Amino acid sequence: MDKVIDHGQVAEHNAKLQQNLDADYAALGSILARRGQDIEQLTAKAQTFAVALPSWGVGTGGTRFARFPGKGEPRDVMEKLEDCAVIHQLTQATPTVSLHFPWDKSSDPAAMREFASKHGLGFDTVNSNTFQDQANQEQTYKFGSLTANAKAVREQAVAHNIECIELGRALGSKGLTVWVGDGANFPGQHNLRGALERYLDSMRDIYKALPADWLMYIEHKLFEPAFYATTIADWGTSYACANELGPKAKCLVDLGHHAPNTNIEMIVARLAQFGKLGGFHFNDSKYGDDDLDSGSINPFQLFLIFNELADVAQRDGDAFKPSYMLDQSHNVTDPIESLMSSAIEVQRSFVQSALVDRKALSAYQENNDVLLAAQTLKQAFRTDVSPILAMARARSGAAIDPVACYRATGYREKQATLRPPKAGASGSGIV
Ligand code: LRH
Ligand code: MN
Repeated sequence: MDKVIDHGQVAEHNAKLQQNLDADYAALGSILARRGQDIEQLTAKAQTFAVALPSWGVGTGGTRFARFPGKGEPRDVMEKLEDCAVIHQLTQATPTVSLHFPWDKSSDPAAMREFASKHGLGFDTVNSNTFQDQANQEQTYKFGSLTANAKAVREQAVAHNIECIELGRALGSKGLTVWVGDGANFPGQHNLRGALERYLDSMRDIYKALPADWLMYIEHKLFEPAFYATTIADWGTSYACANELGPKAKCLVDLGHHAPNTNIEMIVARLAQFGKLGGFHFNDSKYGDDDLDSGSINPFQLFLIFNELADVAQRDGDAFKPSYMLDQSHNVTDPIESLMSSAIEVQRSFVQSALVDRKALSAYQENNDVLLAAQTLKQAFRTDVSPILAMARARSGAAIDPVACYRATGYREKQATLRPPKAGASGSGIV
């Protein structure tokens, strides 16, 4: 397995931190043992965790106001994969990359696949893009794509999604995420039912092109870029469409795509109950689709989502395999540092959800012992599982403290010299 970072540097970094980690791990182990929980089992569980990286997240993101590129930005998909390889090497929690087309379209998918597998990376769900017009594109998506009034526009959008499936197949991907920004800015701009009927017609054509072992993920979003009515605005519409389309259509929950204070963990429970929970785009937000680092604003919500996933796993067993992906925009931090930290925050909620004594919780719930039921969850959330996450990394050959190790390697500075900005090349893809 090729390593972007010299493995000796990781080993040297870990050697300095191992003794303290062993002490913290032993201390946590005895606390958990008193609760009847085995820290070794939890560490083994932590090592099974995996979340996909968004290829568009390794470049510096921005807003409609501005983007302030960082040093050593990746300038093409191969450099994006190189940065993803660093994140996986130092966390061992991000073995796959979710690509976005046409941003990541490459003339040589075989080279991408070879580079990725040499670095222990695979390709997760691919994302289509009918929310931007590409150069020399026939039809504009200004007034929608899969829902557009004009048949030629819808056909172009369907063809693009089918092309994404072909590109994804060449890379070993098994899923297509379809997010469309289609909607209206003014009441009366379009017929609300007509738009959804056209959406379903288009999606049926894309669904027909799905290989037998593929899934299609419908991603809902309350608003932006449409500011009055978004065609797929909420989980209910997404669920109805996934049901209408068939068993290979599932619903994808992007945490930032809801009105503030929406009970997202309940949406997760609902979609799982009806067998349509396909996956997640993890991030965090305070107001809109802020795409901030996962767990950075509302870590309790992230924990509660994983608590619902643990409940589903207890009911449905291993058959339940939702797709975990990060979808973030890093406007003021080093994207590699943010993605490493975010993967670990999602892993933290995954491990904390395993600390919940579900037997005791059900008993308190059945006996309406509200306070102890709530405290059963809080105890798990308040438990600092950092030693488990760090030990899982150390045992998987990753860095005990990925950000400190990454900074010590000077990787970003090195890339700043190796990757002089290419004219016009936009590292991230979002803006
Ligand atoms: C839309 C979205 C979608 C991606 C895009 C980059 O807001 O969450 O998942 O295609 O961000
Ligand atoms: Mn998303």
